[in-house]
Order: sequence, then C-alpha cells, then structure tokens
Amino acid sequence: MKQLLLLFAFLITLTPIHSQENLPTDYLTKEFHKGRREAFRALMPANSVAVVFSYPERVFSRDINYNFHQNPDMYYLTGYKEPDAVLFIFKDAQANGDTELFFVRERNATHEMWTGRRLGTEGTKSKLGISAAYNAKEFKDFAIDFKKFDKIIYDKLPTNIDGTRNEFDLYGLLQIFKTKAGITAENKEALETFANITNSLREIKTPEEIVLMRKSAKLSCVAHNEVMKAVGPDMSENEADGIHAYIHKKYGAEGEGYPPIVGAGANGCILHYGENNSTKIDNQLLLMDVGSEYHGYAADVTRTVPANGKFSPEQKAIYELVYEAQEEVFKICKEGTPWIDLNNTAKEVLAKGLIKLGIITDPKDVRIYYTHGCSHFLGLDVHDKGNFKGPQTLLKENMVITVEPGIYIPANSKCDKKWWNIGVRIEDDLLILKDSYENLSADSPRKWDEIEKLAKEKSKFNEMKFPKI
Ligand SMILES: [Mn+2]
Repeated sequence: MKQLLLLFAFLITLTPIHSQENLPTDYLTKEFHKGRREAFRALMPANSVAVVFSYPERVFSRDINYNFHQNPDMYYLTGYKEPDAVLFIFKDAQANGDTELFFVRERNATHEMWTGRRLGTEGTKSKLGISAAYNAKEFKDFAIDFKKFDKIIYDKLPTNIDGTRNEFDLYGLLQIFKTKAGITAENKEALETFANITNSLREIKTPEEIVLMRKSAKLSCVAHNEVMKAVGPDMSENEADGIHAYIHKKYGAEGEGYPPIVGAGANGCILHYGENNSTKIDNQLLLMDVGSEYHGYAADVTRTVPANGKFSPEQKAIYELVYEAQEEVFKICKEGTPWIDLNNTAKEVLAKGLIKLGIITDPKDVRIYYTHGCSHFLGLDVHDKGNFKGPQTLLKENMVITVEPGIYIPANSKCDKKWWNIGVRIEDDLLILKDSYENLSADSPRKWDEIEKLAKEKSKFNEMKFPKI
C-alpha cells in the first residue's frame, strides 16, 4: 500500500490549489467577472478573438509545486483559479451564439483526492456562469477556425513549460492553439498582438474591487501596527515577517501579494531583499514592505520602524525627509496629475533635504540614494497592469497607485559614516479621486512620533512562550 501511495506521488505532481468550494461571502461574484468580459469585448477590434491562458505551475521541490497562483487576467475575466485552462473571447457571437469559449481541467476523483477539488465543466457553468465550458481534452478536435479572424489578441504566452505531464495540460493547450492559429517560430513576431485591453480595464477599479482593496490595505495595516508593538532588538526579521503572515490569514487573506521584504539596517538598503533571515536587529531601522493578498487583491505597504522603539537622530533625520517627500506627493494625487510629477516632486524634496543634511551637494545625486520610482499601479498584481503611455500619462479617478519615496544609504557610501546602513521607505496605497485621494493604508502610523508612541504598547505576541528546543 505504501508503495502504491508513493507511486501515485510520483505520477501526480502536487500543486495545492485554493478550492472554489466554500468561498467567503465577500468574494467577487460571477456577475462581476461577466461584466468584465463584456467590458473587454466592447474594447476588442472588429472580427477579433482574444486568448488567455492560465499561469503555469512551478516546481518547489521535486514532485511538489508551489501553491498555484492564477494569471490575474484569467481571474479577472472568469474567477477560475485552477491551472491548465484556456479562455477565448470573441468580438462577435459565433454561429452557435457563443461569445466565449472556455476549456478547463476535467474532474478526476484520484487527482482531486491528492491535490484538491476541481470545478470541472459543470462547476464552471454553475459557479462561474460560463455556459460554453468544455474539458481541455476537447480543444484538439473542437471546430474553431482561427484563420477567419482579422486579429488574435493575446498577452505574453506561457513560457518555460514542458509537455511531460499529459496531452491536455497547459503545454498541450498551447501547442494545439499554436497549430490551430498557424503560429510558428517564423511568423510569431508578426502575429504577436499585445492585449492592451486588460491594461485599460484593470487600471480603473470597479466599486467591487475597491471594497476588496480597502480591506486588503486595512488588514495589512493591522499587521504593520502589531509588528510595531511587538518588535524589539532580539526579534529576527523572519519573526516579524511571521507576525504579518499570521495576521493576514487571521483576517481571511489568502496570503501575501508578493514576497515580503523585512530588512534591518544594511538589509533595508537592498530594494527587493527577501532573505529576511537576520536574527539580531538590535537598534537598527527595520524596513518592512509587506502587504496581503485579499481575494486576489494585493496591498503594498511599507513602514520603517526603529527596532528598539526609538529613532536615533540620524535615523529620524532621514525618516522625516522621506515622510516630507511622501506628504508633498500626496498633495498632488488627484485626477489629471501627470505620472512624472509624482516622481519629480519626490526627487525635489529628497534632493533638497539630502543637500541640507550634507549628504550630497549636487541635486542630481539624489539618484544615488533614491534609486527607484515613486509610484506604480496596484491591484490583482502588486505591480498592476495599467495603460501607462509614458511620463505624461494622467492619473484618473478610481486608479489605485502606491506612493513610496525612499532613501537608502549603504555602508561605504560617500558621506559621513554616521548615515551608513540607514534605509527608509514609506509606502501607502492611494485611491485616486476627482479632486483628491483616499489613503487606503491610513490605519498604520507614518509620523515618527506616532510610530514611537505605538512601539511603546505591548503586543500579545510578546507574551507568547514556546518550549526551548
Ligand atoms: Mn510598491
């Protein structure tokens, strides 16, 4: 028996899937997804078809995969959260009246026992409201002539996938699609059409999405606040990371919207630091760029706090400068502001401040210590899709963007060494309104004195005792 089980384990690569059974009551509805498909169709060019593939599964360890994460475009348009699927949306109703066609994973009792429940065609019809749902294996012989369309619209096709599992996995579906659509290595370039449609749709959030994004940001703030209270010189970066993760899940989030960045001192100067394994944070600044994923929607919140609860004069000087830059950018966040103004405002404030502190002399050198941009779209992807057409692109009502100035001074920088290893970023999630904004992450303090005040409070996490091992 044991051998048989092992054999199964070799045959079935295990990808834990978040089941669509027993969904929370505040999940996006099938009407939401249908509305998004209709909005998508309205923007499609004449006589075209759009194709969206699910994301590939990826190996974590031998025959175990990472938890599956759906292609956000697929999720946005269907609500389907399983791998090995392909969706077609037609500009015009086809001969049978269908405006869409969806190939999904077939139900399979054995696989479902190992890796989780599947919706199958019936579930896709009843739960997601997509009537033209078929099993993936039916795609091969399905009568569909892609050559009759003037345009085939798709975003990046899945890459780095192999066809070793079965004929109708993602690789199989992709090969069948390429054959049917006449896409070869030679003409690939000519046929490639980027789907800017989801950029235009996803950059403007609907009321249903805003509700979920507000929740995602709010619960991420609870996590940041709890860490501010709990953190001390003896805590490890990973422990702080763990408190975030616990609170996200406590509030019903699926997990994190991106790999958490929790870095103390020198580690805080590494923009996408992810090791989070320093065990002594002492009296350094702890930079935490951590946000939840709530029903698909990422929050992206950064707070920088003194591990011992009190900013040193140098830490405070840099912190206040970054805070001032963020406040200045907030002031221009409203419909009609060009994107370039956000970063220019941040750069200007930071440059002036760094000159005043004697860290630089030429304003251009602000880029030595502020190396990234100030803002990006936020949504289903942490760096969300949006119709960004260069620096003069204007902010619009119901966009959600981040505002995240920062200063990073690694050791051996050309300034007084009292500034070394100070890294500060403050990041908030702003819903753009006609004449102003709503700060979705306002529940976590940003002012230095409010952070110090909160740090004095005790956290339940401080009382937790575990056996020595
Ligand atoms: Mn960000």
